[in-house]
Amino acid sequence: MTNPTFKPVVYVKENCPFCLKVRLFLLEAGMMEAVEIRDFAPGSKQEEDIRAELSPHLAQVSFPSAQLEPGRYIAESDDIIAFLAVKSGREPTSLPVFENYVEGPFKMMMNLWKENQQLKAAAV
Ligand SMILES: N[C@@H](CCC(=O)N[C@@H](CS)C(=O)NCC(=O)O)C(=O)O
Repeated sequence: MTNPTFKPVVYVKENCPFCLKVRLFLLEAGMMEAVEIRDFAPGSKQEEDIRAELSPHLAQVSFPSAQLEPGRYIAESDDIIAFLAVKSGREPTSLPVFENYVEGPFKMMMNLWKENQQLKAAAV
């Protein structure tokens, strides 16, 4: 059964490109008040607490993660955005700042990361 008073909790790591994608969606879709954001700096006590909370619920802890409903945790930025998009009634591709980030700097970063992995593998 769903709990109408429960706000989804979004767990984000500072300066993480996947987390920024979720943050941009929340901001541009006007969803900041509809969720609780728990963010942390790498190496902080908050990180330790958040990892301890998430690890019993996720096969592999990664960020962003979210608790969509009480006890229902997920950890994939696109799945989190898809859930929030339904809740907000906003189509992510209709949000220009979000879309510019995903298709621009985010895509470029992912491509550079893949290229770097291939170059490293070829250099061994
Ligand atoms: N496919 C995942 C990738 C997320 C990801 O790799 N996040 C990094 C942070 S930028 C992470 O969680 N690394 C492992 C860790 O911090 O434990 C998504 O889109 O959510």
